Amino acid sequence: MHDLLSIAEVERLPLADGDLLLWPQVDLGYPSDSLLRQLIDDTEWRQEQITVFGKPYLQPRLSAWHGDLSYRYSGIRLEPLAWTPILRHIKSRVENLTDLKFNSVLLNYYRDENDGMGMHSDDERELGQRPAIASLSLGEARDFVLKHRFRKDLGTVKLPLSAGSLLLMQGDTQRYWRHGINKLRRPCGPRLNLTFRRIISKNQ
Ligand SMILES: O=C(O)CCC(=O)C(=O)O
Ligand SMILES: [Mn+2]
Repeated sequence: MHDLLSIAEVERLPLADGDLLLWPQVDLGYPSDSLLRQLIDDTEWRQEQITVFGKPYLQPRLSAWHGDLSYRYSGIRLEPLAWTPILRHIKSRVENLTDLKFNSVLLNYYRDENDGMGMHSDDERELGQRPAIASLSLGEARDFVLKHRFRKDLGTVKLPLSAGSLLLMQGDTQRYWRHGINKLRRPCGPRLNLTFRRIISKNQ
């Protein structure tokens, strides 16, 4: 593996019991606002109904799952859509930057301030023990909120993820931390987040 940290455009963020690398601004080969528009317009968005403690509810965002294998979480099973040329292009850029390989991507579309994502860890069995997840943001900046699962003394970490930023979560991050995107009280334009993942077992 090449020495990522010798490349000035990435920084390791201090986080106890976890490992976060942030590229504040990556070059995707297209302006990030045209990628945002193209992905919003061309994606087969769905609003998934999930089950939490036995109760069904609609997720407050739209999503799409592309890749080679299906994926299950919170009681739903996502059958993958095929890779599109633009997603393949972004995937290979992200793979070059991180020096990792991914076989799927979850796209999340936060239409406005009323959309968000509850606190969770990406700790499904299919992702393996210490998953590396690369998260690319486009559109409006939103705070990525992290809370330690056991150590309340560590307090809440907030990372504003702006258009063109790439966050790599790896090591013990999913084991010890939850993360999410809060809804906002002030008006806010659309944001897209693409999380590239590597599914390592089918677990059907
Ligand atoms: O929108 C984000 O930045 C987070 C997305 C996320 O945590 C997920 O897809 O699991
Ligand atoms: Mn997540």
